[in-house]
Amino acid sequence: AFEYAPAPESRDIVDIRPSYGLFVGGEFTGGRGEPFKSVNPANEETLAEIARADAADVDRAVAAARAAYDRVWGPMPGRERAKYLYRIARLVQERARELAVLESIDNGKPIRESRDVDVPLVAAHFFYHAGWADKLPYAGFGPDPRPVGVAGQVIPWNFPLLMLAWKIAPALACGNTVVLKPAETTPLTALAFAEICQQADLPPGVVNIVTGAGETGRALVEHDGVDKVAFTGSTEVGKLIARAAAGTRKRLTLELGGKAANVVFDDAPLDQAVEGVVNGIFFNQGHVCCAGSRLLVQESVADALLERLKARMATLRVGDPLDKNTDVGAINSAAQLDKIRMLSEAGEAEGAGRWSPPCELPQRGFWFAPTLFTGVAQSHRIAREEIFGPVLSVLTFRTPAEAVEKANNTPYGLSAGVWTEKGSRVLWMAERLRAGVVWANTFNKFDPASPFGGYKESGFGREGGRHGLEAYLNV
Ligand code: TXE
Repeated sequence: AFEYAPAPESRDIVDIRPSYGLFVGGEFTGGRGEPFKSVNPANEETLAEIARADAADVDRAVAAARAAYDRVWGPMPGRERAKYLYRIARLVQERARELAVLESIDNGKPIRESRDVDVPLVAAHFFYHAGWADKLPYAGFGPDPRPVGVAGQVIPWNFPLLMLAWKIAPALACGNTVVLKPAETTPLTALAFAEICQQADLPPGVVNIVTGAGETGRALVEHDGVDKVAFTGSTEVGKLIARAAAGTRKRLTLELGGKAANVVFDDAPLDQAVEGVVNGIFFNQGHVCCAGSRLLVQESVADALLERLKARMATLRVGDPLDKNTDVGAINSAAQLDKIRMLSEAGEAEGAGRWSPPCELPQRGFWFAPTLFTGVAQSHRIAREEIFGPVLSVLTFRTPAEAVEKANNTPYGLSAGVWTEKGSRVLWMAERLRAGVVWANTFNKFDPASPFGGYKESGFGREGGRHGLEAYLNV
């Protein structure tokens, strides 16, 4: 079992079991598929063996969710549901250190981020949605909004526990029950969350966790008993899911890829902008759908900004995710590392200038040095495709209109950043940038009260805020 007692922040804080089952109907059970391994990306060691759900297991989980919806959770008054969500939020806080360590070991992200960003936001998300559970009749949806039913939710590996919270908290607050599939490389915190559901005495079947790869996800989102599908992941898989959902009664929200522009004007405080650019692309190794992966800098300050940016990048510490001083952790998987390498090589082949600070990478594990490309043209692959790694493509512009045109020249539209001293310019840009989120003089800021989601191929639907509730309600 897990060790709950507070302990020094180290590997010892979590006692990872050799194997984990599925969480169905309030209990851990075996899976009928071939078990798979979850690997620590920082050293390639196997962390645990994980049960794989096949179609019959998914069927069981959906049936458990349906029974819980019909008998317990759907009819329960909102104020009662709220109690469970508050309890979950508090348990996340109580187990925060353990969850942070587990997340960093399984995902590769620096402990500073899992401890200060991911896990606190997870708790905040449950607190926020607990607050909504008894106020839905007053949320402007009409006097008696109803839940949709059983939600099938598939999440990625970049923010395993936070994406789980974004999916589960609003669904439960609105009276839906859930079958969630975590990503195959990062199942451990979702399984720890299943334990939290047990600790919170959440009625069996309200939350079910099925582990497995794409096949398991597909069995879930295509299951007849699922009323609502929520997916966060690649645009490619999002399109497959949209095709499969078309012609069914299922409700669908998709949160997909991005290629955000971080736009720095010549009047921006440059040191602050450099911090924002670094945070925008190197936070979570760049495994961020809203990462500021394209730096658009005004020509007159390009040289000055790049000089400071390189100096700042040289101070980034790459290494052990559990070291509190680490800024950039491990790449989540060998497959993702291959993709980052492949696109970086394409950048060089297409003529962009590649630069990384001198940095010694660990021998074992999956690592990639913080990298920037200058002389990038809009036609280059590194300017168009989501790399999902610590790789920044730098482009320049002369006028605000050109900045808008270049920023919007992408099939994606998830987020953007603007750096300028002029408030009027912030508003002018925000009106024209085709992105679901526009940050001004900051980047990668999240709040449960603020809806998040994309334009164009970044998907549709919103998560968080009052708007996020819409996906889980019949009004
Ligand atoms: O994503 P997948 P991958 C982007 C990023 C990354 C690329 C590939 O550019 O390099 O996608 O990553 C499940 N039906 N993003 O291959 O496959 C899968 O098991 C149902 C951006 O990891 O989309 C996992 O749980 N589910 C992104 C989840 O989908 C299926 C985050 C995401 O995996 C499925 C992740 C299917 N047919 C990757 N196939 C973001 N926007 O945050 C796979 N899955």
